[in-house]
Amino acid sequence: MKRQEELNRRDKKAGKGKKGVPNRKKEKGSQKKELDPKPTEEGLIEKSGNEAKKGRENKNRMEIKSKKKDKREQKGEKNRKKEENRKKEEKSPAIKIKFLKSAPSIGEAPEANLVEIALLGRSNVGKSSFLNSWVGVKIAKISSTPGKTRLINFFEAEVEGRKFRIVDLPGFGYAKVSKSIRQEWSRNLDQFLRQRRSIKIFIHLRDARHPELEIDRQLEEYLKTFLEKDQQILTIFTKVDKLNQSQLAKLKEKFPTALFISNTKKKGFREVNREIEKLLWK
Ligand SMILES: Nc1nc2c(ncn2[C@@H]2O[C@H](COP(=O)(O)OP(=O)(O)OP(=O)(O)O)[C@@H](O)[C@H]2O)c(=O)[nH]1
Ligand SMILES: [Mg+2]
Repeated sequence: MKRQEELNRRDKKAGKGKKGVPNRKKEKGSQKKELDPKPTEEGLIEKSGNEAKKGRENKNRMEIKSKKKDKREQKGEKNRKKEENRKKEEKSPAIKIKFLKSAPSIGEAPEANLVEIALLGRSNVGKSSFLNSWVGVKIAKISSTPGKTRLINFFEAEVEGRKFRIVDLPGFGYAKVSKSIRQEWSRNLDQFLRQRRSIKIFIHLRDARHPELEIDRQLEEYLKTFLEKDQQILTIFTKVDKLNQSQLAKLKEKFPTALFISNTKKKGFREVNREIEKLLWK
């Protein structure tokens, strides 16, 4: 017994538990020491070296990221400017415009001392919208209810110092007014269109969704009955945003000399400017 006690005491001293099993507490402590040695100066230097390396790497990564972001932003900005310029071009920024007066008939019209462009077409086809989109200013009244424009509206325009007038006319084929008013309108309009020799371009606006209307065919025939050599008809289809690609392609094939625009999408106005410039000044 004494011998055993002696042996136990020696084991305890040597860090072992009962029956030669190493003392767990001490073992744990010593393992911890091995796994997590006290940082030596070298360790600290090495550790701080690694951290600095990591920091540099992070910084580089961040710089690359922010450069990429900058590039993306620059590209976005470029595209935005490009789109803005395209829109500006479509709007023809060179046109200055002001409202001159409204007249119910030719008797009240301003003196015919400038070349004029008349906007003709069915009610609701987009005559007033066309004027606004073309000049880039909301100057003519628009309405989803047909018959908005009831008078002959004169606008004075100027492009690069050259003055001309735009005449926004009431639409034809508007059924909601009484027959007598309609007859008076058409009498006034007929007189105006026949006698107003200062009109150099009759812009005939037609709805791209209904290209074969009898009323549009009749208008063209009617205009041709009094058209002078220095007067032209320019057919423009509106609302092309309502057509799909193949419908638009078919329409273009059928009307090769016409122009095609969308007032809502502001499309087709470059061609409009080019054509008007050619017809009005050359
Ligand atoms: N989707 C589409 N809608 C259009 C376009 N042009 C005009 N509109 C719409 O058509 C409606 C009639 O437009 P207006 O410009 O007032 O037509 P208007 O020919 O002057 O009509 P009246 O003055 O009644 O003869 C409005 O609701 C416009 O927003 C176009 O190109 N696309
Ligand atoms: Mg109108």
